[in-house]
This record gives sequence, structure tokens and C-alpha cells, in this order.
Amino acid sequence: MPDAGFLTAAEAVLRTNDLGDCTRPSPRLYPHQWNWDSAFAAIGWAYLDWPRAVREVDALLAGQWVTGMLPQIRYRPGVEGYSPGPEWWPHPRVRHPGERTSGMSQPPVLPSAVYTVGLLQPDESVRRAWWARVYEPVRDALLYFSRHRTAGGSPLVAVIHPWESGLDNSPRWDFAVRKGFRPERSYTRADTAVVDAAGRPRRADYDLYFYLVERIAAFPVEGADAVAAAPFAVYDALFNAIWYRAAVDLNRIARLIGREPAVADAELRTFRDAYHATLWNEAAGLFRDYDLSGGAQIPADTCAGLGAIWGGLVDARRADAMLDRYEKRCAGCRMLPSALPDEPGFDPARYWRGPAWVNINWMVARGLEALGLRERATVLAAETLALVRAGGFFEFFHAQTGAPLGGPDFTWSAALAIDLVRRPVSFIGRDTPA
Ligand code: 9WN
Repeated sequence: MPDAGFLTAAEAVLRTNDLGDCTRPSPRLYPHQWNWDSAFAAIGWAYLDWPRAVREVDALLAGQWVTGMLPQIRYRPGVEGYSPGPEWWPHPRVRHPGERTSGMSQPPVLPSAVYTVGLLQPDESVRRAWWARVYEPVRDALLYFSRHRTAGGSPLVAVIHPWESGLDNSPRWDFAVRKGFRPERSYTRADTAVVDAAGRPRRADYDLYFYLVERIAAFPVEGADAVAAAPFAVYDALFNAIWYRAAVDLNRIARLIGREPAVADAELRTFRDAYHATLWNEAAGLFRDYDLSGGAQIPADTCAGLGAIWGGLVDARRADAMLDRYEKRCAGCRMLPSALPDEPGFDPARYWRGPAWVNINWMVARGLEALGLRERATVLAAETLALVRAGGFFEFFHAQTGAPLGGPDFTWSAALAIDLVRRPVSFIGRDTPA
């Protein structure tokens, strides 16, 4: 498909999912507003209709909690067909009464998205005024994690539900599924009525998900003691890399609008050191995740281990070596499989256990670009666009055949494809405003 037709098709996906102020991830599968989906959507909207990108961010912030937490889901009133619905979260501690949300968060992509969306506004005064308006709530959302989700003196942030990681059924979380937790109440799944169950998490995964929902809804996991004692608490390598990149991007915004840095340089250095000391695995040549209850790294290699490339937590040499190793281990796969085929638990068609995802590819490609690894970045961006051009704007793609899978008309697949076409990775320098 030539670029014009491709961009028109991508725009049509965003418009199909446009609910006025927010963009649902996919028509029937995900009918509410999701956190990191909306951050990616805002980047796509910024090319099509900049004020609409601003509305996307405002809508997401409308669900913010008094603690600063930005929820994983902001429920749309009266909309059914997704489970768990708002009835599983009876006491959302929202800033704006009447908002219904879930009680956990998702990877903090928003600050980086706000930075990018701002740069795509050509009028400097409009850009700066918008950044100044959203700066504080966006900063609160990021700092929520440092204030409420750390333990044991480490600055790393703990994720307390697989859904918070955004990579729900990643083989990294199998150790927790194996513990056999089950919720007290029975639950009904809505997802398998909409898409093929073979591409979705299994029943045992959902038992864990609903068990944790019940626990978190009853006792919020906040503060060092609660985090340390939580049934599921992990330092996710991708989540923490996203947090670090968000802090760096927020500091860039702060500098441009004349505010103090959101996170001081010394804190960033401490965070970076802890990230390397806790999560680097020399034998794998990749970062791994860390289980707080077991007090050890989780022995599973997945795309999350490449998150440091997006985060800017590694230099170009290390990034090059990490990716080299990753690619060698996935011969015969379309890039980037979300889990490695030589690992137990790999499934080329099941969600986060193997398939390639546009958002992961996009983050790694943009990270490579920022490190000056243009050739690698260009190859990965081209592979990503090839998957979408051939299969359509689906949720994910079979790790070996590239066949489109999961929900159709998937928002971030379209939004990030727009970004890759409109701002090709080889064109470095555009993100530095005059
Ligand atoms: C639970 C919306 C979300 C994404 C996640 C993805 C999937 C939800 C689900 O869909 O998770 O949050 O019901 O499976 O794993 O990354 O944000 O697209």
C-alpha cells in the first residue's frame, strides 16, 4: 500500500475508535480508555488533529487518583462488555468525583508521549502553554510510583499485577501463575467471546488476575511494607525503563517551560545504577525482571529485557550487542517476538508469549534511533510497517508467520504506524525544538 493509502487506513482506525474525548484500543475487545494505549494514541492524533491529541491526554488525566496514580482503565459510563467492569473496583480514589476506574496503573508512557505531542505542535507558545498546563498532573502520575511503589531502599518501581506490566501473560509471570491463587468470587471472561481464545491468556492466568484484583481492591498496595508483602510484586525491566525515560522526558519539558526538574540528576543516576545492578543478567546478555518475594531475578528472557534501549539506560555498544544476541536466538521469527522461542512457555500465537507487537517494536526502534543506531532502527521500523501493511492494523502478529492476530482495528498499531511513516527513524534531529 503506498503511504497515502496506508496513512488514510491508519487514520480510519483512529476515527473508528474515537469516542470523542478518548480512543478505545479496539472496537469490541476493549471498549473503555486504557492508560498506555491512550498515550500512544495521542502521538498518532498529534499528526492528524493536534487539539484531539490534547483531549486524549485530558481524558486520561480525568481519571487520576488523589495519590497521583493514573489508572490502567478509565471506564466509560454505561458501557458493558469488558470484564472486570467497574463493579470490581467499588472505591476508586479519584480526584474527580464520578469517575470510575480500575485500581492499578500501567507503564508510564504518558510523560514521553506528552513530550512528543508537544514537539509536534509547530507554534511554540501553544506548545509551551499546553506543557505548562498538564505538567503537574503528569509529574504526579510519574512520581506516584517512586512515592508509593518502592521497597527496601531500592528506587526501582514494583508492579503489583501482571496487567500493570502491560504484557499480561508474559512467561515472566508464570512463576506467580504456578502458585495457584484463585479469586473468592466467580468471574466471567468477556475477551474469549470476541477473539480466538488461542491468542489470549489461559484460565490459570485469569484466576491470578482476578485474585489480585480482589486483593488490590480491598487493600491498595502502597508503601514499602505493603509492596514487600504483596502476593505479586516485581521489578519489571520494561516498566522501569519506561519510568526512567519518562523522567528524562519530563525533565526536558520542565527545562523548556522553566520549571525545576521533576527528578533530580542524582536520583536518575541512582535509579540507573540500581537498574543495572538488579536487573542485568550477564549470561543472557539481557536485562531480566526481579521477583521481590523470591528475592531473585526471574529466569525468563523476553522483549522486556530490551526495554533499556527505549529507556536510554544503555549505550549504543551495549544496545547493539543486546539486540544482536536477541535476534540470533529468534531465527525464523518476525521481529521482535515478545518472548524467545528457545525459552519454555514460548507460544508464537498467544498474546505476550511470542507474537510481535507494534508498540514494543516502536519503543525499541525509537530507542535505537536516539542512540544513533540508525541502521538497526530503520530495519526494525521497516519490519514493523511491513507486518502492518501486510496484515492490517491488528493487535499483534504471529511470531513466525507474521499473520495478524487478536483484536482488529487496534489503535496503537495505527497510531504508531502513522508516527513511523510521518517521522522516519533515520531523520534524527527533529525532536529538538529550535
Ligand atoms: C488488560 C488494551 C490492553 C493493553 C494491554 C494488553 C491488554 C488488557 C486485557 O489490552 O490488556 O489491561 O484485557 O487483556 O495486554 O497491554 O493496554 O489494549
